[in-house]
Amino acid sequence: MRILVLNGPNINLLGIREPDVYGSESFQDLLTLLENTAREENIEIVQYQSNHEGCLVDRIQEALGQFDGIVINPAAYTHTSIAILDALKAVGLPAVEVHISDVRRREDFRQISYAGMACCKTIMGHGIEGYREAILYLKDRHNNTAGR
Ligand code: CA2
Repeated sequence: MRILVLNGPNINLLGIREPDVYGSESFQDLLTLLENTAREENIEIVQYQSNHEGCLVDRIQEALGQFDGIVINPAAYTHTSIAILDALKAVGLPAVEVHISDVRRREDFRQISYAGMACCKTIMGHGIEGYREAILYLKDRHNNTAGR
């Protein structure tokens, strides 16, 4: 099984500020978590982070036929990007939206998630551990739908 993990703008800066909101773990800690999860679960995980909306759209398009599922934290593009929503809908791969913070408890402008409208599950407020939960969810779903 192959899973694409996509991270949007500023996620590469994790750990440098706002530990009260995003925790103290760094982007490198997240990459290590993904590597460990891939090894433990015997799956392939490819991670891509970009600060550019179109680059994220390109990666979603390229995932078709290459990956079995997508884990996406579009970061600020969550709340603005219909292009990411359309790309996720277009490829039709099972996708899980992850947010490190609990966006429900934050500002009004974070209360809409366009990307989430194309996702089968949303995990928020679990820190970087939410990525592992999303991967395990997609693996379970993949195993339960195999051959159908
Ligand atoms: O909670 C999340 O995972 C978010 O997707 C993170 C985004 C934010 O815009 C979303 O509303 C929720 C922000 C990404 C990282 O921002 C940083 C801010 C300060 C220091 C380091 C990273």
